Amino acid sequence: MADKGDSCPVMTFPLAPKIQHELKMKFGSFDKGLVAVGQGRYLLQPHCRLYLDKYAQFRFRPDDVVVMGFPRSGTTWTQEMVWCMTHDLDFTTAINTPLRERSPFLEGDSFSGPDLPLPSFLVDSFLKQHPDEDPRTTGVYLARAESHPSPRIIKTHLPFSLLPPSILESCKVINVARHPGDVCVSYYHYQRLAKSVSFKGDLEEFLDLWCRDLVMRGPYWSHLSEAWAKHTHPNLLWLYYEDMNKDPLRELQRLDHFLATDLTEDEQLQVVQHSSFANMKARPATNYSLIPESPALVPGEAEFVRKGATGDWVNRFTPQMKAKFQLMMGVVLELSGAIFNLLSTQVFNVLR
Ligand code: PPS
Repeated sequence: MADKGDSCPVMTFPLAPKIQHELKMKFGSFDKGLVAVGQGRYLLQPHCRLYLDKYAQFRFRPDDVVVMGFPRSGTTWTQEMVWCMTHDLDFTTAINTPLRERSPFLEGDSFSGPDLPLPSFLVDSFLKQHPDEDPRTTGVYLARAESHPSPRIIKTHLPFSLLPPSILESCKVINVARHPGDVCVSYYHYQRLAKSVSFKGDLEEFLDLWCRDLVMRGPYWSHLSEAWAKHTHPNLLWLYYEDMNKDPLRELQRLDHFLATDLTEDEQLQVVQHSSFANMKARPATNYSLIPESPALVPGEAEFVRKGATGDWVNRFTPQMKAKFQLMMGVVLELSGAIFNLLSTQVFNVLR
């Protein structure tokens, strides 16, 4: 039966007790399980109910740029490029200030574990502005996103159906898509790394959950298809991680055109250089090492900016895993019809 939560107009649905039990066993930080949210039945942690209505009613400004995509599709990379392009190529600030402080993460409150400490830079500024409110209940990430100075570069992994229906009429949106095989491998590593998740299994177990649509924020295809349904909207720019990896200057030029930032070719090259994989991996402002408490990271796991490879999933899956993945993805592709036929000719043709 659906559950409306506390004054939340977005419907949430409980998972079957057997599934809930399985998730609690496999994820060290899901002791309260997960809930399915909205028509797309996206899986989130139950405390998301505190914030879902606020996401759906978030007031975007005309000069906002929203960077969205399924987790691990290249959103951080895109944020860094867009932030520099819209902030007068202020590389000094970009190098010295963590990206999370420069570019708000809309639904960070839902993602950070309910029992883990909130980032102090967010709590401190929240309490200055809202001394009588509870940071957890109001949402420190949300408050930060609301009060952040323009132009805001807002990151979200929420699908369109959980955002305001008028978002594309309010501001510019960039959606980054990536091959599901690489997303799955990257997400597996990240779900082991983030303490708010603490996945305890191996890649094969993770793939099994992925194929059963039991990974947090999944299903991948629903998320992607919601965005694809809007890809011709003039305020939506569609980027592929694979294209960015292959020819970053060309993709940056598409961004430049979309954002009307009017950079010279020399300036474009500076942004490409600044946001290269090696530089973002090495720099504390983008590799998360400056914010150890958010998300709290499990020592010994792969780094946040990890490998940056395209097509590497084929090297990580055994033949059995690959067959299972392709079968599942193939079925979804067939069921989803023309949308994914188009997508598959772009970058996903390896699934065919
Ligand atoms: S997150 O955590 O959901 O916000 O992840 P997201 O930023 O969307 O995606 C993370 C993957 O992007 C890779 N990455 C990059 N690749 C190329 N160039 C640059 N500059 C770059 N920055 C981040 C990151 O390493 C993750 O992919 P994997 O495959 O795990 O390396």
